[in-house]
Amino acid sequence: MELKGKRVLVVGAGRTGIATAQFLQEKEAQIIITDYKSRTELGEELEKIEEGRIKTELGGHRLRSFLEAELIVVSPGIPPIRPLMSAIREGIKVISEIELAYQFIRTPIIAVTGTDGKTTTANLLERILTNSGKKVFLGGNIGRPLIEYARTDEQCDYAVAELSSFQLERTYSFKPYIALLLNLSQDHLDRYRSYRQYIRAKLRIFANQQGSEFAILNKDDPLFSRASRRIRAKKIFFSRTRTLKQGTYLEEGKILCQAPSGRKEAFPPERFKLRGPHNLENIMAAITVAGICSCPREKTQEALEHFSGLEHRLEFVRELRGVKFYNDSKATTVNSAKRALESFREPIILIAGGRDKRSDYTPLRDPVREKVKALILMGEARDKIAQALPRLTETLSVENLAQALKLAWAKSCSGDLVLLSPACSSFDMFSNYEDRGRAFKQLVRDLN
Ligand code: UMA
Repeated sequence: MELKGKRVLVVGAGRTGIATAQFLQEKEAQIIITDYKSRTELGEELEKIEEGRIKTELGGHRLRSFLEAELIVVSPGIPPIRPLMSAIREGIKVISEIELAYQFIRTPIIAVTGTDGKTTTANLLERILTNSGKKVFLGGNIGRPLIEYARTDEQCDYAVAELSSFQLERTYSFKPYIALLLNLSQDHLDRYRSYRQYIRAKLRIFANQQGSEFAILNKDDPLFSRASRRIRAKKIFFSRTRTLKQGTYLEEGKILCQAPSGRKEAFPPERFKLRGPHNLENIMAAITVAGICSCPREKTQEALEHFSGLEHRLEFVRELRGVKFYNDSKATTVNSAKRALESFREPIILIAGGRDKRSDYTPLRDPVREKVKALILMGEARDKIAQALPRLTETLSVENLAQALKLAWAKSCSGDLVLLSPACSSFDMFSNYEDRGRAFKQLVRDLN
């Protein structure tokens, strides 16, 4: 892709937009970066781009800049806003940052998507590959835009990219060497017109793959058998519930992996620190990829045994007078909150709520009835959640996280577990889920 002298509009001046503008500057494009937030709201991140060489249009979008661009690169968080749609109607090329990065990356890409578990799996993969002596770039939705790899001279053996549905939109030639789809459940219905449209975005991960690439799929997910018919890559499955001829499955308590080379290996899970059925799936998916990348069995096993999970995902914070506190702020979907509840045996005081994503909260009914001693709801979604989960347990409504924790602590007794697993995004009260998780941990540490 020739960028020198090209008029390129970058939409969004967050992490993605800034990194994209920096990349385009190195390629000597004529760049405008636009954001509907003002300079003050955007803060010091903006200082990373050189004024003068990159034109900024802040505090709103100018239709004219969209229509005069030769190429538009959108950040993941940009919905189909009006000026963008007008540009598309005029035939202007609109691509995602992932598509742009792909044009300049020569390293095999391992792309990880799915509704839940993608950050954990992408991190697991990075640890396994690194432990096997391979050099790895880890980026994407995880917080480091993929375009940053395209900017460096660093040569890695693999680029592991966690990809959200937003990032897979507006990809046209993107072709990962290995594409991994972990699971699918409803999410982001505030952005998509329907669940189907969300699924369609996710499936773009396989769109350009051919017989020399690999598609890794969860055999236990009913949606996948239908989706997999259209995939041209070599398909390899993993399953928690059935025995497979090829792929990764459970037998007599061990994880067995039959790699495409025919090599069959066993991974005893007793010493793995990650818990819960969902994490078992993440591990099986990672083992399947490790098999394709010829990672030695003992190096994979060792990396899995050392991996104790990530911040904000079922993260143990502290125990105070017999009450355990867990931070699961990353649970921004109903499904991930459900999985969190399924991971514990103790009576749970659940703190949930935040910004609703047009989610259906009724799948939480059974686990709330069975495991939740008190349900504390906060944020914009609290009334909607309360209506979806009526009379299942003691349910209380509060304004914010600080009040929620204070009440949870007052309601708890020795042997209980206080869990923040919001089932909602954080944007009504925090700048992101990390910010929410850190605030929760601080409040927990301040308890005495
Ligand atoms: N903006 C506009 N006009 C609009 C809408 C937004 O100008 O109409 C501006 C906002 O004011 C903001 C900028 O766009 O300044 C934000 O862009 P962005 O939301 O794409 O944020 P980035 O900072 O670039 O972060 C994105 C991902 N964010 C989202 O998908 C919402 C990050 O994922 C990702 O880590 C990062 O790129 C690097 O790849 C976060 C996320 O919440 C963790 N992801 C969702 C999730 O995991 O559920 C998908």
